[in-house]
Amino acid sequence: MQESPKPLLLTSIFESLCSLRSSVNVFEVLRIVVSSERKRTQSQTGMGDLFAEVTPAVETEKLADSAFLFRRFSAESAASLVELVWQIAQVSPFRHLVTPGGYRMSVAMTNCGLAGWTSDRQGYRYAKIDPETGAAWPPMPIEFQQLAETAAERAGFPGFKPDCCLINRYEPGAKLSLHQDRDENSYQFPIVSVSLGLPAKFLFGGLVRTERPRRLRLENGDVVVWGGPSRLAFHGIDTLADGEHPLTGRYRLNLTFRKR
Ligand code: MD3
Ligand code: FE
Repeated sequence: MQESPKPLLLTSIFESLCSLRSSVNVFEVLRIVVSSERKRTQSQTGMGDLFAEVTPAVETEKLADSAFLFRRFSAESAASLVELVWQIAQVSPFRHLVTPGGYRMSVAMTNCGLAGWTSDRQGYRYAKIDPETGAAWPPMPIEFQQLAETAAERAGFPGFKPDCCLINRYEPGAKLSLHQDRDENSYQFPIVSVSLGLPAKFLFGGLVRTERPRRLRLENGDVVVWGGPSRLAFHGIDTLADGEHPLTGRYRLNLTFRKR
């Protein structure tokens, strides 16, 4: 008979809480502990989800035609996604790009995949070589590809195979002004975005810049799929508030999966 998994010692939870700064949300920490315990017990016992009542399920919110917010969709994998981001950044470091107009962006960026989004005085474009390193961008981890594909499928876009993942890193004070994503060759594919770490106020406007944007809080593990008419909606991120997150520290990370 198989041995049942040892319970995680309360002391180790207590220790991890004590080692973090007091500004950390205790519920957030407990959710992370529970999700790693869930994975561990499921793989060791095959008994199914022992924690189904502890962490809230994914909630779907329809934002517009073909635009869906899946709250907490990647909450369980957030820790490993963040770890993969730090690994990618060791190959292609985060950098503050310059816009064609000559402004330094407050958001730091990097990419993984066959191509990466970049910007300089010459313009915005996708490039197969990281201009900073002169080498290919790091490959897109399988876990990223699967997350993008399953989220897109849930929103009605089966078979989404992104070739680029733009990774944005916000620190308190950073923001992304209202813009459209128009540098891709085709708008028939959706964009899948994954929020990690500190929460942000997302601005979601219409197809013209003058339309007053809706405000939406995006939190760790939230996934949004933008397709159809919403693909060309104006959007942005309001100035990031100060804070500290157990997975990312003083950062918010955002993954956007794209097909050039
Ligand atoms: C709606 N990123 O990288 S993600 C971007 O949180 C970008 O870092 C923001 O806007 C961020 O271009 C927002 C949500 C998002 C991404 C792409 C979209 C919303 C979108 C494309 C079309 C419409
Ligand atoms: Fe965008």
